[in-house]
Amino acid sequence: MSFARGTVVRVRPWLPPVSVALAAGLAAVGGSYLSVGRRPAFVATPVDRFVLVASPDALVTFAITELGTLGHQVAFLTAIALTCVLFGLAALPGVLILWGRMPVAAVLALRGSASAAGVVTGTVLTGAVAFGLTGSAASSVGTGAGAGLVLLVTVGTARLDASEGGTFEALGRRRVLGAVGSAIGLSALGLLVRGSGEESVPSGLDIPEDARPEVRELLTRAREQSLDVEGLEPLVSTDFYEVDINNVNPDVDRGEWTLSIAGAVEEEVEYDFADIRAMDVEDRFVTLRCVGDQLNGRQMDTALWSGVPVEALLEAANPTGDRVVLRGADSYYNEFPIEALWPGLLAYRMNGRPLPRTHGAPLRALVPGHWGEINVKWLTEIEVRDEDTMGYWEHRGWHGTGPVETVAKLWQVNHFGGGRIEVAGHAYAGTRGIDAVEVSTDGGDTWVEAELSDPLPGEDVWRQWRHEYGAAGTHDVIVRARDGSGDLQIPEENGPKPDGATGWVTETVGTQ
Ligand SMILES: Nc1nc2c(c(=O)[nH]1)N[C@H]1C(S)=C(S)[C@@H](COP(=O)(O)O)O[C@H]1N2
Ligand SMILES: [Mo]
Repeated sequence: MSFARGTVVRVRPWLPPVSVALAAGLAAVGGSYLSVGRRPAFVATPVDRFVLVASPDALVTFAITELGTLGHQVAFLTAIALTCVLFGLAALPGVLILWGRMPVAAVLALRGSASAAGVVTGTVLTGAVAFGLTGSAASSVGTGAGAGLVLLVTVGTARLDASEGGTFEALGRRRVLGAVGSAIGLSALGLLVRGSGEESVPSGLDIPEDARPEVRELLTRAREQSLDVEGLEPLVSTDFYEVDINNVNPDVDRGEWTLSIAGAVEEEVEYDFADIRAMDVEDRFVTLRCVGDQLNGRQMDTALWSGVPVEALLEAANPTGDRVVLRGADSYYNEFPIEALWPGLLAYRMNGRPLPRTHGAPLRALVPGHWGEINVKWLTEIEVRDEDTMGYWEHRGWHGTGPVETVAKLWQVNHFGGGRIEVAGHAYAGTRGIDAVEVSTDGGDTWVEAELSDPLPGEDVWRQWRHEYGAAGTHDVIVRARDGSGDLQIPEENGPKPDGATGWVTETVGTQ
């Protein structure tokens, strides 16, 4: 198919330059990604933060708690699209110079060509905006180079056009194709080199070579104590859930990181990573569960964490207030009674490896028996207070700073043939511990106790349960846990918001 040359241009003369500017915007973002990856220095990160702050709370809550990973992806892609437009605008003056639409071209062209002036203007402006947004030289260079590349390609294709007798003004099509093609190519290269930026977290079954003997022993024990149920997650999770407010996690440099304890304290104290490493290390199995977890959801996991008890640090500060606010490097914060924090652990290793970025490197809080949200990641500050205040999620209508509800999950159903069925899952009640899991396979008329995994050492860790039975026909299986104080899991059914899901998990099981 061939159009009469210039037709498109005459109808919409702004289209080619605007398309080239947008392509330059995309290449700017792609160039930044290629140079720094999915990190705070990536140009879309500050835009993403802005989108998070500017979005209605209800939307943020829905995206994070209901959509989870998908919500993060949609939000991040939105931020990336906005960033492309932003850098398209930054590149526009350069593009207009190329199109001879900027009077400045005439001035600059005195000393060189309009082409050079346009390319340089676009490169410098996009690079400068990137530096203003991120403060990162590497990211700005990548950004400017990306936009500059597109403008160079535009100049190149324009020369081709010109050699065939067209003029820059009149012809646009080939230039737009060249610009868009090179922008897509550069972005694809960025993705290829940097990947999607999602960090893979090593499974708890994969014991690192250099693990300390204590860690090796505990992880081995967890593996051996895990019930032998096909398809059931072991006692140390192989795929630990992630919930946080970020699309791009903080990337904290251990060497520059500090933790301060301030506010209502007798002595303000500050620690750097070397200080923390010099203290005695403690290894603990700890289970975390998000208050936003559905009744039979998967936002509940266990790891072996290594770090220092908070007690030693709090003692040094000598707090006078009875509340604390924990703050992370991502502007997340949470507030709760200091009582809950005293028995906590500040962890810098997970399953025998350095704490991954996704789970709060270099250091996170682990607060026994409480909902996940107060286990602040990328921890930088503990502020002691005299009066209470609200945390990030409390401002958004959640009440997730207290102790967890008791829950028994039904995560696995195995059919053995001959009508034999195995149901299994995990049960967790925070520091109350799990004493029993009861199963009904007749819709609640009769109950039997399930087999439980031997308890792992630790005050705040889940157990697995399993039950095998024979059945003919479809039936309802209900499970409920009894905690260490003898209390039965609450039967009333409530959704996660505002203070955690309650009810008994019920699954309809067919025969096979
Ligand atoms: N700094 C910071 N810490 C945070 C969060 C966050 O968004 N930022 N999310 C909290 C929530 S809601 C939960 S459930 C846990 C999840 O920890 P994980 O991602 O390691 O599973 O971290 C908590 N700590
Ligand atoms: Mo959470």
